[in-house]
Amino acid sequence: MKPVEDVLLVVDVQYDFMPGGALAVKEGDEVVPVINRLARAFSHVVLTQDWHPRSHVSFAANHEGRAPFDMMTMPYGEQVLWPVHCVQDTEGAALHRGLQLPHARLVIRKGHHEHVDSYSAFLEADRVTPTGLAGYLRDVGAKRVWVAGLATDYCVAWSALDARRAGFEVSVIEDACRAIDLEGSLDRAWREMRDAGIERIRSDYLLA
Ligand code: VGL
Ligand code: ZN
Repeated sequence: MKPVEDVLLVVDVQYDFMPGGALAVKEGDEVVPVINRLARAFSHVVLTQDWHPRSHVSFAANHEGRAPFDMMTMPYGEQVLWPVHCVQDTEGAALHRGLQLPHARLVIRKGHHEHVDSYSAFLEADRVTPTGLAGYLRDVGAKRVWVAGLATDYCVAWSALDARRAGFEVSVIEDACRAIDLEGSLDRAWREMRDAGIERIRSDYLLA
């Protein structure tokens, strides 16, 4: 069993990211059994939940004449316009019921500000507004963050990079993640994570 200094961060394992969901990630459901196996090895588990108001700026439907997966320039930078997904308190925003994480301590809900997206579990897309997760992890004495969930190239990568910037050791468990992969975003994400000193591992290595 890993000590409390090792935190398993389970990112956005929600129905809208499952096959058939509003923003489906290919094989997104396949992370659930892997995460359940991993979670039994961690005494400390934290989850994130993408949690948008229906009026959210990241939804193509809220911009006339725009289609999902178009790019749009926001005051805080370039933003992918997404299908409407993970609307607060809807079925699509619910955590997958197959997750067996009774010991998870904290759920960080992100993307709740109407005008700012938040892929990262740590900092919103304006890159200045904290979610509070870094403070929590420091408070409880966390040293390494082990990241799993959806999607590898968006919320997992951004969370891993921000965890590193916040001073934690970071490992991404690749077979416990699946990607959206828009125009090379997955290769780019792995490259950025490698350059940031983030470890890329597989669950069998960790559980062996
Ligand atoms: C995500 C796009 C939009 C993710 C969330 O969880 O990776 N991607 N919102
Ligand atoms: Zn989102």
